[in-house]
Amino acid sequence: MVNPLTFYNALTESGVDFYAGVPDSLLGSFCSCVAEHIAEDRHIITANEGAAIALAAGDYLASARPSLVYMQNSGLGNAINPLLSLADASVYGIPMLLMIGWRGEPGLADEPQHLAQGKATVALLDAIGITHCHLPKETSEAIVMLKQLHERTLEENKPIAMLVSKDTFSEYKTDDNKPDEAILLTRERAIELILKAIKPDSSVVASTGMISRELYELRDGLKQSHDTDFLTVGSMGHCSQVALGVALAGKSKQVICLDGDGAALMHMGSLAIIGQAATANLVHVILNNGRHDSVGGQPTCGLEIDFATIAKGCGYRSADIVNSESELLTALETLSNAEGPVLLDLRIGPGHRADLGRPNISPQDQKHAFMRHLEG
Ligand SMILES: Cc1ncc(C[n+]2csc(CCOP(=O)(O)OP(=O)(O)O)c2C)c(N)n1
Repeated sequence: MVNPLTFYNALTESGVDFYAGVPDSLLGSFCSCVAEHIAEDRHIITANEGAAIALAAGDYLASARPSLVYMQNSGLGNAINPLLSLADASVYGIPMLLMIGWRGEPGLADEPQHLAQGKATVALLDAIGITHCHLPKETSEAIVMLKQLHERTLEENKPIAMLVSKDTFSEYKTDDNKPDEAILLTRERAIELILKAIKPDSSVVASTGMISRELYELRDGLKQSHDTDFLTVGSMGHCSQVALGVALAGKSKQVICLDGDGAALMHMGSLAIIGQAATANLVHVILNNGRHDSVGGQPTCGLEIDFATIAKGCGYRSADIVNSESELLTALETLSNAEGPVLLDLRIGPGHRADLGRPNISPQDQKHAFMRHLEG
């Protein structure tokens, strides 16, 4: 396997000293290694992958050195516009190295939301004219390839990509992921309290990753139906607009959106659209752990910003920060009769149960059940 530190050192030797991206579990150990070795202002975890391309372009304008931009292949969609209309050789011609975690790689088992993306990844890169290589799993071979890609991106003045398979990087131990003792409420407990408090016919639209997985398992534990839930298993950052679409259709008395802080940040403009739509039946809960918990716990700025003030500024009827179980219970008492849009910036601790399962229902079956629920 590729040793993350040796690979990082090879990047440094080549002159790469700026990193930007959105984390992916396949790249987790490499990103932890970067975070531990480089100055904080030389490694930016961006709101979305397109922003990472733009940031790398800005650094190149100032340094004339290519940066490394990392992402899961799901993020390619977010990146395509700035790749084509900013960095492409036919526009400004900005060299950079793209490191892309290849979820849903053909021939390997993966979750349904990764299969189509995994199959299309090579064709997508080909279609947008980005040369790509498959990173070898042996350290010295990976470094030879890295040096070639680095030379080539500079020669051709355009981005170049390395695709990274599962189990390419070896483990990198870091103690950066310690739980914050001051925050005791877990995401699982918070979702449980919400499920116990809301009306049984409320629709719940949940964000990608652990939020949906915990919701699914909690419904079983509470002997509640899954039919009122839509698990937005892919499409990170868009569950609040799925919830808005459901709320606007008016078939649900209350729609509860269970969002993540990383996901909410990814497309934060959606908050403005929710505020503007003024849907009285929408409750937007941001389960804010200040982390990308689902892909390894890499930090977000979620706990350093105030989603409640932002939501109020966007036109939500009410919005609060909720810091503890007792504050959540108080907020939930009034929630079922509250006029929305309401936002709760719910501060929770990081982490999840190691034995957490995955939904054992197909996305299509889930969709049909949810649509039947909306039809009443
Ligand atoms: C466009 C896109 N980029 C990246 C990912 C990989 N990814 C899946 S879940 C996740 C983290 C989500 O973080 P947050 O919304 O804060 O929820 P948490 O995992 O902390 O519950 C990431 C980065 C993805 N699925 N889609």
